Formats: sequence, structure tokens, C-alpha cells
Amino acid sequence: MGVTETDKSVILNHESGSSAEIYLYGASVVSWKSAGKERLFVSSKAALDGSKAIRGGIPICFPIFGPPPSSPPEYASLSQHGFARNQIWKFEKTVMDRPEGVSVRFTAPAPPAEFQHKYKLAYVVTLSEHQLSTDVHIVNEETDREFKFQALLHGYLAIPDSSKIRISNIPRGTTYVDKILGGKVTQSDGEDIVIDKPIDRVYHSVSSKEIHVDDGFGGGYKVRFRGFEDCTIWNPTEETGKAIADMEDKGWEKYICIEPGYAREFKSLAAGEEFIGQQVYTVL
Ligand code: TA6
Repeated sequence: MGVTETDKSVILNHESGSSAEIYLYGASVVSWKSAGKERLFVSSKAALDGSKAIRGGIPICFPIFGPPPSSPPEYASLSQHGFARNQIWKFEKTVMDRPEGVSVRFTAPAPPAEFQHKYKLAYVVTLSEHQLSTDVHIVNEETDREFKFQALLHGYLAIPDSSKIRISNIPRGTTYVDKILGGKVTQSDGEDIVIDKPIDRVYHSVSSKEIHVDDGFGGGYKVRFRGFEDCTIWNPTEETGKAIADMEDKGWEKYICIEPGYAREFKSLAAGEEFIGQQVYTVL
């Protein structure tokens, strides 16, 4: 059997030997193993008991990314990255369990009472030999008003040493907001990105829809996305990583966050409309 349910998680096993584990808490993918290696970083100090969003894996940011906007009030009162990563999701079903892939679907519970919007949020995780695909499905279930949200997959990709990686395939001229520089708006020069100081950038409308990470040791990842427009790149390095309470010592050396999402603007769905945002990680 490729799908095993425990009281806290769902475990996928593919016939190639690859595997993945998704916690019901936040529907956070906490492990993805391919070719015998763990591909996601989870801090050894991460809370895994549902008391706090998991520091690592792939937390889901929804219905906002980053700090809350100043209005409307039900969004302004949200905490950073929204509530989906702190909710207990439901394992809905096995979508497929075949050599082509093992796939499962989760649904989020209703929002907190203060957030008066009717929507359906689902998440489909599909594992194959060298790939992990994660799809967010959002349906506006209102009959007569729009629903606005941001959504982003805040994945922590495991790498041997962040100082050795090169991130590429962001087209020259792509606009980004540099949060390290107080939100300065800049254009990408198209050159590879290296991690020699803290990086926290939101790239807007990335037309390549595919970002490459060369790990500097002959491996790496391709991160492809569809539906999502933007992509955040984050690594705090020691300079700011030391201040993160649930980050293990030198944890920032072991991951790079490449985060496709709808993060710049709010996506608006008309009544009854559906949005699908897909991310596919491929091991190189
Ligand atoms: O995606 C990057 C970011 O928004 C950073 O600004 C950084 O704060 C990070 O997410 C972690 O956020 P968290 O709320 O999980 O501590």
C-alpha cells in the first residue's frame, strides 16, 4: 500500500523507494525522500505538536502571505502568513496509487469565526520517483461576492551548504521587492543568485515559471509552478537566522526557501470560481 494514515500524518510510499509525509497540522509536508535522501529541511527545534507553525517542510501560507494588510478588518487581524498553516486539515482521499504516482487530497477546515468568508481550500500532494507536486485548490463558495486571498507554498528545500548554491532562471528585468532593503523595488539582472548575505525577496510575475537551484555538489532542484505568479526567495543566513527561536543552530546553511505563490497582489475569485496553484519539485 502506497498510502498509510497515522493519527497525525499521512505517509506516501512510491514503488521507486521515494516517500513523503504530510502532517494534518497545516497539511505541512514534513518529509520528502527521493533517491535515498531527505529533500526537505525541518529544524530540529521545530514544534511538531501543533503549538506553532512547523519551521521547515512546506508550510502553506493562506489567506495572506507575510504580515497582514491594514484593511479590510478581517484580514488586518490575521497573523503573519495566515491561519492555514495552523489548522488541522482532513485527509480526504487517496487520488491515485500507481507506478505513475501516489497522490492524496486534503481539505482545510472552516476559517476562524472572525474571518467571514465561504471558500473551499484543498491540497493535493503527488509523489513519484524524482518529483513532488503540491497543488492548492481554492473555490469561492459565496453566491454573490468575490473572495480575495494570497496563497504561497513556503518550502524549505534541503541542500548541503547554502553558501555553495546558485539560483537561476529568473528572467532579467523581473521586478522584485527586497525586504532586506526595506521593501525597495528592484529589477533582476538575470544573474545567478548566491547566498552570501540574508536574502528575502518577492519576485513578481516570474515569466519563466521555473527556478533552478544548483546545490554546488552536482545536484539540486527544479521548482516549476503554474497558476502561481510570484516567487519568494528567503534565507536569513546567520545574521538574522540566529534570532529565529525555532531555528536550529546553523539551520540556515541547510536549506533554501523557494516559494511560489500569489504573494504580491490579492487574487480575486468571483462567486463560484476556482483557483489552482501548482508547484512541482524535481530532483536534479
Ligand atoms: O517567505 C519569507 C518570509 O516571509 C520572511 O520574511 C521570513 O520572515 C519567513 O517568511 C519566515 O516567516 P515565519 O512567519 O515562518 O517566521
